[in-house]
Amino acid sequence: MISPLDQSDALLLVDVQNDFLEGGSLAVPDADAILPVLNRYLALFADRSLQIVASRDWHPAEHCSFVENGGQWPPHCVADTPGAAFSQSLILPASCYVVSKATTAEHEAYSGFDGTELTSYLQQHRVKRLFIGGLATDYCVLQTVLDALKNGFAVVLLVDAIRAVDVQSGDGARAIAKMIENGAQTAKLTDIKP
Ligand code: VGL
Ligand code: ZN
Repeated sequence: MISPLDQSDALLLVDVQNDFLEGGSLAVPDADAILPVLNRYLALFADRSLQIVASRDWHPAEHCSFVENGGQWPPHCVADTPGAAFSQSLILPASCYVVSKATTAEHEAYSGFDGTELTSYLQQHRVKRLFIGGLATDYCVLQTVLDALKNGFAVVLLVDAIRAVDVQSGDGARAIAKMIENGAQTAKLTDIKP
């Protein structure tokens, strides 16, 4: 049971950036399918003037996570390039608070809380519960949700608005199980009370 939305709720979109979408350098399978769903969540939160936060992977060209620098991933989300931009299809309000992460060459950060001001921003705005969707389930969504729980926020994982990389088949499903084990609730659009 998801209690009705109130002023202590915020929506957190994780890395809904072109490089993770269709045609991007690190495209997550079926990722574009979450865009219309995220827009429905955005409208629910914007209509109530609730906080909306969007994290973004914001790497320097020499980032340690890139294959050419000894990392695991093709170059992606290089700061200020089109691949790092939020999807044009996403209807983000002007008031959206943007969190950039993994912005230095030597440090990888999957979590939106890692090396950012996100916790203090949310505390200042009296946020207690985070509704989280975005990309990718088995990396940045997973680590963001686990950190949110560690930092004392309640988490509702938006299971109809996430997609996994699935480097190994089942990674996404295992990530969801781990988030639930650690205390996340799950919800779909139809579970959110108007
Ligand atoms: C991500 C791989 C590399 C993510 C970011 O946003 O899940 N995945 N960098
Ligand atoms: Zn990255």
